[in-house]
Amino acid sequence: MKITVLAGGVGGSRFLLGVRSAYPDADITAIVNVGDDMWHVGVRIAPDLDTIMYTLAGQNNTSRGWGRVGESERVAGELRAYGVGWPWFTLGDLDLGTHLARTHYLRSGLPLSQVVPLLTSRWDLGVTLLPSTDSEVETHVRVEGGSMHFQEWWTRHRASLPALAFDFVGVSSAVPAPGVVAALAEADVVLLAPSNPVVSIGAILAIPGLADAVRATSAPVVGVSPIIAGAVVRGMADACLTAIGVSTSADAVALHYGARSAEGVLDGWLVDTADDAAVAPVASAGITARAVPLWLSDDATRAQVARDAVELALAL
Ligand code: FO1
Repeated sequence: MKITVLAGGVGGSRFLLGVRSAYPDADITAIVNVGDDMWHVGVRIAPDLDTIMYTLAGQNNTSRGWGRVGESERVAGELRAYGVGWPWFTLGDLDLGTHLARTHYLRSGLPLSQVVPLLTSRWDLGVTLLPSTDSEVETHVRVEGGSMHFQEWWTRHRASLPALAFDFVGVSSAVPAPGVVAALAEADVVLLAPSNPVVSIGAILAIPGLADAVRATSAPVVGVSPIIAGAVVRGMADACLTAIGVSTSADAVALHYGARSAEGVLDGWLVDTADDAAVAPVASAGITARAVPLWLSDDATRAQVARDAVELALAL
């Protein structure tokens, strides 16, 4: 079975652990957000690709939620001493190895979609990672008085500055990365991970041609709510949803993605049992919803959520 997953960073990586665990023989492809990426102190940072790679490789720092396990910060200390880079944005020593390797390949002329397998092949991830696009499309956040890269809004301000809008800078000239449209067209099941609907899933769907490819696939498309009982499971999705006028609820996010029968992308939607009241309004929008436990707390629950999503898809 071919499963294609649209995913951002932390929520996406935990969900992918579940998909891999539940379907070890499946051909799993993750289409990963690149909107958080940026050039920083001379290297290319790709947070969502790296978080997913480290997590599937078992190398992720589970307490911090990003970066490498067993990390050290000697180089970061030197950068701070020189006043180079952002003091609020820590680049670990091991993590820098990834950024330097990626930058080396990019500078040699390879597109990101060819760089990713050169990094992930070091481990047996069991999942093929594809960037949504090879173009440098970066998410910038408009706040009172100016605009900043998403990374500054998140890591420096913890999303505390009210976001007026999100801009996917350069998106109009971007195209899906090689393999992305095929991964959607040839899938048996397409899943939207419980990632940030605005700056992760939204940034992926904003790539010209990508949402159309989701709408065109013969595979059923099922999303997993990143909101449980009116609260984000992690990260800053509530601040992002508010900025685009979508309320922080399991049904509002489904309606935001829209039913595929109404120019949206969803056929099915998983909500937590705490949100079973969302099933009816989502169904009336043309999306088949199911209420199941959604907390991705351990291997068993992650695998169960993945099974619930695939089984809903196959039942559609
Ligand atoms: N997140 C933080 O909250 N503080 C950091 O200093 C930080 C550094 C960092 C370095 C590399 C990287 O790939 C990710 C990093 N992150 C950091 C996490 C990052 O902001 C998030 O993973 C996503 O961009 C938002 O989901």
